Amino acid sequence: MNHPTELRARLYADMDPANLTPLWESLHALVPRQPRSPSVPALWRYDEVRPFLMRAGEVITAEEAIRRVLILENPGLRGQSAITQSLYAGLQLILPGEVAPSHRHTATALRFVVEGEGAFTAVNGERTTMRPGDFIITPSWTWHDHGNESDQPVVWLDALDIPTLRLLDAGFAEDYGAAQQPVLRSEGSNFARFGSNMAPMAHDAETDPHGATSPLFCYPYARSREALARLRRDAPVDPWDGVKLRYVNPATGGWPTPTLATFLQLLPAGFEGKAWRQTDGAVFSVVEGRGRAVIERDVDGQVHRSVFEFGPRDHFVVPSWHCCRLAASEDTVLFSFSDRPIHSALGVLRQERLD
Ligand code: 1HN
Repeated sequence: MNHPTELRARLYADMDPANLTPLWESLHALVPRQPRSPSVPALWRYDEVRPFLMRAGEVITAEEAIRRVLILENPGLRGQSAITQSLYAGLQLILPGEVAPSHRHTATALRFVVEGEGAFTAVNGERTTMRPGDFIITPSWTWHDHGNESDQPVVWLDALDIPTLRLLDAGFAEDYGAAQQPVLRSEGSNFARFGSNMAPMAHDAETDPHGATSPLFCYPYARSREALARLRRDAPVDPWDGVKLRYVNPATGGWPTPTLATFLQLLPAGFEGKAWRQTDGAVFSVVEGRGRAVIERDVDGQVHRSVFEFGPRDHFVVPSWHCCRLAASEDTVLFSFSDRPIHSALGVLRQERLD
């Protein structure tokens, strides 16, 4: 038979052992008209997650686990330890008296404190006490360990750029060799140096010459929350975002880390937001209040809709190029993070504000 279909099939079969494959059979999937993320919208309700976290606390110690974390795994990406194609997220539990041993890796991490107060994380020889809503950075390749000297369990959201580093094959890691790194500076020193719109002069110059990661490693909730409260009174409320601020690297005005962008927003009670979409898939952590996220995607002319009713400590993910509308029945505060710095650096960030 010399029918083209037969000839092609024979060509494909014959060249397959030579590790050759025809582009024309996969061109449309490789170069989509628009993003068609395999990750899907998902919600993790804290009242469902918390009992599993506490059970994890009964079956393994932080020291044994190294990090006692339940991964928030996207239902469309099961088995990949990913919440979006580029990002990892998990909820970490540390019980009173426990230590999560010191190590470092090339992955950049952020923590967002969800429950409990009085654990600490140590980065670069300085500890910071973790309070609910605090946003904390662990820069790439910095020693970090956590401890809990309080009398309550402490839970925080971890976000790392692990899937991105996996894509790049750029993952390295080392153990410190002792459970905890030595404390070299008193708590608050970092904030004094970088948290007041000022920066040290030559006698105390910063170590990251590239400025890729913020020299400020803890952004306390109290400060950010106060800013939102003030803006809610004094500034226009955006029809899409409510009152939304981005966290900045105070040395550059840019994103706090090279791969992770972070945001805090307030949706006033009664807010009914308009729809938006963006190429950067975003993960939300609900700090205060109650509301609803409606997330839609058009798949071959069919609209898939997810409606998530959320409350404090719930988490949800809005994948790339899904339309999202946020509404709030009470004053609501949302923390979120995404891989926007990567999209910006590559010049492929797209955002749309829809009606
Ligand atoms: C890690 O180092 C931490 O330091 C948390 O708390 C989660 C997930 C994968 C790889 C390293 C931490 C992590 C992690």
